[in-house]
Amino acid sequence: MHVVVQGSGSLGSLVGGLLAAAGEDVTLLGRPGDHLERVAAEGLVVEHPDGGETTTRPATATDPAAAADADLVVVCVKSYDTDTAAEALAGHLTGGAVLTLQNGLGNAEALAESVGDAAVLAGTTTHGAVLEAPGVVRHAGEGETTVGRYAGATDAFVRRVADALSAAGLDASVTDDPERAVWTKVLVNAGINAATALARVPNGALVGDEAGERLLERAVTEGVAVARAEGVDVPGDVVEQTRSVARRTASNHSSMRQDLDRGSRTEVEALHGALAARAREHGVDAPVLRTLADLVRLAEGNEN
Ligand code: KPL
Repeated sequence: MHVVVQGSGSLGSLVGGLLAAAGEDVTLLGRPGDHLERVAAEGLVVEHPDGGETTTRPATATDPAAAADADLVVVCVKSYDTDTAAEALAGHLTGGAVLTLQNGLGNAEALAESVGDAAVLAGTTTHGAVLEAPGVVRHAGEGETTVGRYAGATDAFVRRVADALSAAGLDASVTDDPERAVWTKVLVNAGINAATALARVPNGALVGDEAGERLLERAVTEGVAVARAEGVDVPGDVVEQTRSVARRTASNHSSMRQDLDRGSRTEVEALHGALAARAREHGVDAPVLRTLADLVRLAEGNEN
């Protein structure tokens, strides 16, 4: 399968590197800079959780025209760049499908609005990834991946995509309710990302520490109430699922912590911000989500 991974940050590089190592024909599409240059010159190194490493040589591109003959575009750009990424793809796709593995609410919807006839798949992943240096990504915690049809794909194609991701080590399953999967992942991120980013702790600090446990549980529980008010039947054990992700990615720095640490914009608006806004619409009490959102906005110097 010819796979274009759009977004060459930590998650995009991990997905691209693992798919390339599993024999897929991968192009990493990203912004020009040291990382893509190093990948083009010396290959992409993936450091595995067991201490081993793999070097592959995916093609690299900075022009979205590279997506023209893709069977699958895996969108891994930050949620605040989804509209731009979708517009960049529109006009180049000649068929094939687009899969979002991004954090946050609204990504599949934004892609479906722009990509015309291409099929759209909505997915989630709880694998941890860190860009260690230009050309080097660390697989910083095993997780699970879900893939489901959002618009237009056949069951056989969704299954083929999940199989390719599983063969690459991303442990993917097919879901017939991608909305539920995306909301569940948003609640996991609501429980982990802001607290770890603000307290500057690894994900594992939220389990086995009283304050960490309390923050995780309150943020997720408020998010569950918001999901239910939206009519999304998230699993009853999502607090426990969030603890399990924090345990499995214990040494990882959440993506929000990585963003704040390097002074970059975070995905707070697609996570805690989106949940707090929907809580307000539904009259659901969500003081912890609202406070976490405001603290992250303050920390990133962006008081919306
Ligand atoms: O999705 C993640 C993130 O950091 O954004 C988790 C699964 C929490 C891994 O750190």
